[in-house]
Amino acid sequence: MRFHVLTLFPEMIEQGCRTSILGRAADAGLITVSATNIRDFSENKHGHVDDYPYGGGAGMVMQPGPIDRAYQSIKQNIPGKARVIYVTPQGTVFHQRMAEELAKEEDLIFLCGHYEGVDERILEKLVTDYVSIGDYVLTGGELPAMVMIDAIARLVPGVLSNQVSAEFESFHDNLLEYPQYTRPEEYEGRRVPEVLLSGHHANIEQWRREQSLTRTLHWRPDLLEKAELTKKDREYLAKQTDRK
Ligand code: 4G1
Repeated sequence: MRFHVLTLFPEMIEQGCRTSILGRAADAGLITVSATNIRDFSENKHGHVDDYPYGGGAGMVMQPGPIDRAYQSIKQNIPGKARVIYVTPQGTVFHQRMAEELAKEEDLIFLCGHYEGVDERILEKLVTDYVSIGDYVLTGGELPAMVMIDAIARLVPGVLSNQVSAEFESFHDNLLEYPQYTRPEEYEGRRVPEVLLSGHHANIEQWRREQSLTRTLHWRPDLLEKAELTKKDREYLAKQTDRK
């Protein structure tokens, strides 16, 4: 899968995606992440890519020309039509299902805004999807683009060494994960739960399921509405709610 990022800070994208699992996936040829510097497509002698907003107001707006030329330059190397994602707080909030859907694409183009945003006309011309990672103020779209690339890339077959893990994790079934422990058996007086040392696999599985249910009930009760629960799960949760 190929990720193409239009940005004013290509080194931020390149550095971030060279590291850890994404870096290994790129080395293995499973993904490529290429960052194109919008500033390279400025036709201004100072290399400016932004100007004052028509109608007045604070800050600067990114101009359409440099973005359009940067887009055309990467478009040449992409067969067919690729989705263009503009990361913006006005977009649909990103979630696991969207990551799964986007992971089916061969090429994805991300446009990262800066300053007060981007001239509306280039968004109308190029963008197919408006996506946000949440409601807070950031200085640019690079971090949201990297968040999405990370979430999508790990779903590409072969990226995770342990293929099963992608499926069995949080959000696959809309439950939070159970707690994990490794050696030592006792750390500063805190022991690993006995059941995990017992070797009794059915009990371990039941304990983990109950931990997931309890955590979801306490921290993300909204997720329970979407979770697929067995009769046993419901009975366990009913007992939990009674005790509160
Ligand atoms: C209005 C946050 C503006 C920010 C309202 C999450 C934030 C992209 C995201 C802003 C951005 C709120 C995101 C804001 C983002 C153009 C340049 C927009 C950066 C920009 C709540 C600045 N998920 N922010 N504006 O932060 O791109 O995707």
